Amino acid sequence: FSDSIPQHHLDEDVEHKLSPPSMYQVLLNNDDYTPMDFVIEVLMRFFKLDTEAATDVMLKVHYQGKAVCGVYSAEIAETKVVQVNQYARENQHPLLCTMEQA
Ligand code: TYC
Repeated sequence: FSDSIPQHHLDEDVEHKLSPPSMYQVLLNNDDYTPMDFVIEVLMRFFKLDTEAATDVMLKVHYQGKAVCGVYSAEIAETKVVQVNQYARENQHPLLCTMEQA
């Protein structure tokens, strides 16, 4: 039975028993061109924020240069970064999403 489960999946079940996974902040960075409404939509769509929380984070980015949108394990953080940057480019906005170890 276990010979049908890839080894890296078996590893996932034990790899954080001794040490918890490293966590990563996912950030949005300010720019002069991306519409505020688009940033709010991104925060609601990809980070599951409600309208009020999304507006607060968007304004923090706008006035302070960047802000944390969420904190995730490496694999989930990497996926958020790729999805947000891809969605921004599809909509022809320069919005930049990055990650930093928390
Ligand atoms: N500075 C942008 C504007 O004035 C708004 C903006 C906010 C852009 C957050 C990017 O991550 C961002 N339209």
